[in-house]
Amino acid sequence: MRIESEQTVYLKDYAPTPYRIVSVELDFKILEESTRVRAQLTIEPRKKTAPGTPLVLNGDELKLDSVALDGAPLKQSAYASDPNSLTLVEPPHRRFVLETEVTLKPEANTKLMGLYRSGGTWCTQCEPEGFRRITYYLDRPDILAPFKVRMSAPKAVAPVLLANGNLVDQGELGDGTHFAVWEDPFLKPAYLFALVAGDLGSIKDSFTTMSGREVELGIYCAHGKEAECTYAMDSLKRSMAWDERRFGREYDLDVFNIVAVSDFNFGAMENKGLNIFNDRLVFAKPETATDANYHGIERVIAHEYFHNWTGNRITCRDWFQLCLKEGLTVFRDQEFTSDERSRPVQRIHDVQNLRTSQFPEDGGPLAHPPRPDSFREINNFYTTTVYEKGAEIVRMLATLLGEAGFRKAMDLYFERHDGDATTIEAFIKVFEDSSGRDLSQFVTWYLQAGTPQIGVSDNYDAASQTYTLTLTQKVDPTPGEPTKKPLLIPVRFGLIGPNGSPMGWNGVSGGTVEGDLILLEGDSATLTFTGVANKPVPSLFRGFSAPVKVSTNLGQAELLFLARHDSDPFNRWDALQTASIALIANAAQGKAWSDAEVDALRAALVDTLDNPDLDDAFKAQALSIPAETVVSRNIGRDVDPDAVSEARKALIAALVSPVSDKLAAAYAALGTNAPYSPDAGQAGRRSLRNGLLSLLVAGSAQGAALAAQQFHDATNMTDRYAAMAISAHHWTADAPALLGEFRTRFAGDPLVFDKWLTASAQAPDHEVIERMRAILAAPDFPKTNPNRLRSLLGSFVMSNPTQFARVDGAGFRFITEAVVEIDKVNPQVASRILTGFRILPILETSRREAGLEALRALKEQHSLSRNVGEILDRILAG
Ligand code: B3K
Ligand code: ZN
Repeated sequence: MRIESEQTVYLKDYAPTPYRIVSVELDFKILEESTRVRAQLTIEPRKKTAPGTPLVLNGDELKLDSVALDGAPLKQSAYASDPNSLTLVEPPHRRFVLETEVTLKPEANTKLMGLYRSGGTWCTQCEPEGFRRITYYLDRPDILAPFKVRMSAPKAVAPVLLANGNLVDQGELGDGTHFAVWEDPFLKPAYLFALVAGDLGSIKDSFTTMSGREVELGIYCAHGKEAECTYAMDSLKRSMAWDERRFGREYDLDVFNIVAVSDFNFGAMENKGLNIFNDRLVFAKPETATDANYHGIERVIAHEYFHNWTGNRITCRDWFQLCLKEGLTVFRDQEFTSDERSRPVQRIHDVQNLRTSQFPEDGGPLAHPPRPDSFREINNFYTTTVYEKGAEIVRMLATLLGEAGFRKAMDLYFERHDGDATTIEAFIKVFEDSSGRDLSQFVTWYLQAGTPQIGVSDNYDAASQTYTLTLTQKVDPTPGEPTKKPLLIPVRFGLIGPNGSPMGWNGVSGGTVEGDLILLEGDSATLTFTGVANKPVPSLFRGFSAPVKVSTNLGQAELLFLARHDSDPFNRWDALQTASIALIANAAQGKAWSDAEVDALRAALVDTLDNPDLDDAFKAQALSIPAETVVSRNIGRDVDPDAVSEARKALIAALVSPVSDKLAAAYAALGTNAPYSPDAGQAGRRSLRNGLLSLLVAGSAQGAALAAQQFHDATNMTDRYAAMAISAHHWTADAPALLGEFRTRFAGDPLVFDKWLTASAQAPDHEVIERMRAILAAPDFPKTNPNRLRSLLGSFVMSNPTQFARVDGAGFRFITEAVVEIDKVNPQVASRILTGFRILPILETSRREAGLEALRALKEQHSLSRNVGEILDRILAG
């Protein structure tokens, strides 16, 4: 096998560049067949740079047409160039202007990094290292400069010309082409550069900032899609207002534009003043978008907007610091959604996501610290650990400091670091300085991989009215980290008395307790509470106060007691999940449940459904039975996915059958004729109704027919898609017909096609792989579009555990074969799909061996990108 350059980059090698870029002027001449880029970089040596130090600029697949220094062409001996670099052997020891010209072929750029074309529109993606595919540059985030961009293009194909900052000039050039000049006064790293040229429709709006400045807002999209951008615009305005209210952050340019494109490697990109979005996170109308799509649009619009302060105004010194901007910005978008919708429901949603994607990453061969210290391919580190665990770490800071303390620290962060490219250490220092706390142990959360496992034991002594609670922590070794340090773990808690109300105490010793927080600092702590009148049930990690796994000491009765009485909604939900997981996991390992256990769980679920004080969205989450992948993770080793799937199905059937009429009645009662609105109330109602449908399909004879009926009667995509996906997931007799009808009904809508691909890939029957092969082989399947590939293959690896991990290895081989093909076109998409193999270590031997065999064949037989090579090696080594 040949793997593209295997060089590893280390954080410890960080050093500033010997030269800095003072300012940037770019001139893009866009023509149908190619784009010529002329760059004028004003450069100067740093104070400490010795005369004669070479200047090395990054490139990637570039071809230099010309190079000049201060207006005069450079002699051949003065520089060296190849597609990956341009070196000035001995630049002047003073400020100078370097001028280069390159010619790009955006049409042929299938990696979708740098300048490429999507649906005829020229657009860019530069984070993390795409700018070097546009021009030779010091392409790293600690190089900050003001940019002025001139662009010209044929007006007929590109009437819209956009770049970062403010429009300062535009006009006609007389030959059918026109030009625009954009200037961004804010210093920025090259990864935030963006340019768009195309024939696009738009919607416009405006926002008045808290200091009274008027900002013009625009969302650009394919013609005909304008009406589908209104929810995104509404989300943007709410995000702008929220960031002023919650963080005192005001927008800083006169315009803020968003462009929706259909070929995009991930969700969206926060380029200064010109966000570029995957169109699936912009377009929404009730007939084609689900409630989950609306929720996703709101979240990602907010996320990218919030980056303007956490990411753009304050950026990362190097890519090891990625979670400085990503973890913090995810925390901010989670808070936004919590304020806009329901806080407990959002918290449950975020924790579910953490448990289904981050915990598996952190407990497997791809585990890495939120602030890694080495990488081969930085694109492989845009992970759920950097994003979601990064957000959990910020959330713990907020928990430790309290709301006012956190806001004070964030104010100091903005004040102290505005305009900087900075580090995690500097971020933590701000929190220390602002609160007076010593956070030297806390910082380990950023530096160490792995999910802490918490052990709990307790004892109540009635005679002395004393309650003792012992908490332990342990992190298993992860790749490259054989030993672990104890973390500072904030445990939000309460004690609940026998009648369900909070239980007080009059003294506590043996550990650090601040209000309702226990701070677990060492490997273990034993807290002794005195004056406890009755034996309490402990409610620990309320609101999921730390990203840990808890091995609870509570039996089913106590869990179901918490599910009914805990004042913390998150822990009510979690108690039900824990109780279900225990039954399924035991059964999958041969330990059958008792009727009494199932009866008790059912009673708790029915009580939840009947409780008038709980909202529908919460009930939907409380009634959802944990996914197979979550149960498998809990089992942790020697997992047989078929056994887990069977046990889960059997549990649902046992829970549902005695109450199926009641559930069906509740399902019917939740139906409504109200016109669709994506608001949280209506969406919650639909999610409860569809949750009941899922239980009925899995566990009753009438379910399949109800799903088919709902599919046909649905007046919105949420209900129609749920009916189809549930049918496909249980592979009901109607499922093939429903999939067929869905495909025909929405033929021609690519984003709805993605839904069909996802539902198709999740069917657990034995023919699913053959059907997917046929889908991929169809001549009109868009093989270069990331959304289509991820919808089919990403859904299969991540959420079809029985077929992906088939004992005959067919699922694994199907994916490795697809990865080889995709890697030739788009390495980022290929390596992301390959990460699904991180499941191997927890599987039973024959499946694990089949998976490893597929990976070894991939390694031996093919020429692979650095992206795929790195993931492959890490999984094989783990
Ligand atoms: N910052 C971008 C992600 C870039 C991913 C590059 N592989 C979007 C975001 O996190 O907001
Ligand atoms: Zn982000």
